[in-house]
Amino acid sequence: MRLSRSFLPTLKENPAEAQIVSHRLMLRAGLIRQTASGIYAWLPAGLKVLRNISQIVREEQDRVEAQEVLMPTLQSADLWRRSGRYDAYGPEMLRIQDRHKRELLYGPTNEEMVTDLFGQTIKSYKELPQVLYHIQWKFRDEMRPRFGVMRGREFLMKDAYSFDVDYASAVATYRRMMLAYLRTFQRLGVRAVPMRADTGPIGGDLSHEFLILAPTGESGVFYDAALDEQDWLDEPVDTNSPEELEAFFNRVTTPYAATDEMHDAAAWEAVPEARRREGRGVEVGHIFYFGTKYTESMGVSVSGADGAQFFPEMGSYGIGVSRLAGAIIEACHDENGIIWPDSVAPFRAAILNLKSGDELCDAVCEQIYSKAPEAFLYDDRSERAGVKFADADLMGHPWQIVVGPRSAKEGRVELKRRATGERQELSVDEALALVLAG
Ligand code: 5CA
Repeated sequence: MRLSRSFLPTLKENPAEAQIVSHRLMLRAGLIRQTASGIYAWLPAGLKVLRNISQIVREEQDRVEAQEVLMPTLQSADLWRRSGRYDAYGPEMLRIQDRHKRELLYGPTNEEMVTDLFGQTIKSYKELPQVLYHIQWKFRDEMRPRFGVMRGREFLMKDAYSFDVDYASAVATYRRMMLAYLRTFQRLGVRAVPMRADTGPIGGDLSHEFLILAPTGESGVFYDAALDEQDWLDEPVDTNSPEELEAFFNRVTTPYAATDEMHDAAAWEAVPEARRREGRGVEVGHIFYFGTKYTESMGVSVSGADGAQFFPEMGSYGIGVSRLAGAIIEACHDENGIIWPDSVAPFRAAILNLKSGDELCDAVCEQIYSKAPEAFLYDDRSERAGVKFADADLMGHPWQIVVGPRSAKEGRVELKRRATGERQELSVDEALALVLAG
């Protein structure tokens, strides 16, 4: 993308309405704009981030054989009456009437709809397990939307739903999903620690939240540093083996980890002092096992091996995709701006033309840009070098390729790594190889 022609409105000043760093930086870097309270438009660079996050989430869901669908945002109130949640859900639910005075709602979550969809389709135990997911907008009429996309009213969620033949199989599915989550967050360049959680309005008796450490997080967190040391991408777990899944689950859940709501001071004292990590966290994912709560209340059964009907065991698994854009910034920034992890950055590099209009500088920049126009944000504006450097730091591209008249003459550029500030002078080809690698 060429910056001179892009819809990328950066701001020099901190917007007064933004209380936390990610909200400030998302507005300043031109990623989002508010259109109504708790509702945001995603601008081109922000949308790229949202898509990059979604794609990693999708790949890790597919890897554990969850199947992607796309359910609508609008749902019929009758579906929710079947589970009894229409009245129970309260004022967070946005209720809508169509021209025929039929009651609809903008989905805050999809347990009812997916259970109905499952019931229309799956008739026998032989077709289990089934795991369906989608990445879709939700609406919750939060009392106090705040912190930008971190607590919005409309937000993008990945929600998955599982149907199993019995408890043992449902728990294996839950554990498989836990592994998928740890891999997902690691690929997104952040550490999210799973913690035992309350189930709230979703219901059920087994639940974990995944929290990213950030000073502005809404929950207090306490955990054993042993949880920071694992590499989940290389974790050799055979996800078809319930025994291996159990061993993995025990490894993850044995070290102490709890939010303030579930904190147990005595157990905390037992963690060696050097390993105690205490701070605040942002919830980026939440998984639930709730057995037959929805299949039973909605009358969705399938036939078993003995020919008798039974209610499949369910779980649901959410990731806050739009919240993650903010949460990643909370975890990855400095005083100059965002420091995107490579995997989510909207552009791999900015090309900073220090002398736009100079024949040689323009030619070198165009040559680099033409190699991968989608990967670069080419700063071709006739701005001062200082403005270009500041904007590139603010926007947080992993690399900056600096093209100035002196080095351009020798066919060389300066390459800066945003995360470390490290600079090196390289040939154009060497710089391209580094920036476009991986
Ligand atoms: N049905 C279940 C799992 S699919 C469910 O709705 N779980 S949840 O309520 O915990 O939401 C899942 C994730 O969505 C949360 O972990 C959080 O990351 C994100 N989320 C929830 N509310 C908001 C909100 N108001 N703004 C942004 N993200 C949110």
